[in-house]
Amino acid sequence: MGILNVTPDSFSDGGKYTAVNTALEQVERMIDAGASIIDIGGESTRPGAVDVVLAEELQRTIPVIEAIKERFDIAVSIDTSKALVMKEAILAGADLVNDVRALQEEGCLEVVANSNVPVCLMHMQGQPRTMQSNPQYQDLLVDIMGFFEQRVAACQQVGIGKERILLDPGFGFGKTLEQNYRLLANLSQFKKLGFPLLSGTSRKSMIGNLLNREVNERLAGSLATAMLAVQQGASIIRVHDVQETVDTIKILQYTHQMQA
Ligand code: 9MG
Repeated sequence: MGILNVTPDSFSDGGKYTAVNTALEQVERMIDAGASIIDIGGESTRPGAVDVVLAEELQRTIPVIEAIKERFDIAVSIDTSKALVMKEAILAGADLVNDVRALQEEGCLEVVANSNVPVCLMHMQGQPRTMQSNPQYQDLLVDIMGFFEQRVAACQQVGIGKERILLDPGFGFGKTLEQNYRLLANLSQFKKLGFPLLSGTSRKSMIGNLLNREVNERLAGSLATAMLAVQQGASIIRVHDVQETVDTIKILQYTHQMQA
C-alpha cells in the first residue's frame, strides 16, 4: 500500500503532492514500483496534528480519487474517519476504507455497512493531537485484542461481514517506543483473530527515536520493520518507499520458497 497524503502538512513528503496532477505523477511512480493499493489521506494523523474541517478534506481527496480511478487500474483506499468523506470516496470509486478511528465516529459504521467495500479497523489510544503524551495500557496486547473484538462486534451488528474486515494495531498511535516494538515483536498474535493484518511503520518516530534518525534517514529502519511484519503474517504494508519495500518483500518471499 503506497501512501499518498494530500495534506499541506504531511509529515514526510512536506505536502508536495496536494495538486491533482502532482498526485497522479506520484501514483504512477508508486504503481510502477509495485504498489497494489494507493492510500489517500486528506487529514494528517501524525502526532500533534490538528483536525481538518469536512469541506477541506472532501476537496483534497475526492478529485484525486476520481482522477486516479479514471486514469489507472489500481485499488484506492480512503484514509479518513469522517462518514461523509467515506461515502463520497466510495462513490468516487474507493475500494477500501482505512479508518484510524475504527469506524467509531458518527455515521461511519452505517456508511460502510451500506457499501460493499472492506474496511481496515486501526487501534489508536487517544486522539492524534495528544496521543503520545502518556499512553498507558493494563496489558498492551490484551487491551488491543479486546478493542478489536469490540469493534468487530460493532461492525457485525450493522451487517459488515467478517470477510470485509482488516485489522491494524496502529503503530505510533498512542504507544511508547517500547510498546511499539512489543507490538511489532508480537504481531503474529493478532492473526489468531482470523483477519488480514495491515501494518504501518514507514518513516515513523518508532524508527527515528530508536535509531536517532531524521524522517529522511529512516529507510533502512522502515524496511526492517516491514520485513518483520510480513514474516509475522501481515498482508498489507503501508509505506512511503514502495520500490524498496517491494524489493525487500520479494527477497523474503523467494527465500521462504527455498526453505527445505
Ligand atoms: C493513516 N495512517 C497513518 N498511519 C497508519 C497506520 O499505521 N495504519 C493505518 N491503517 N493507517 C495509517
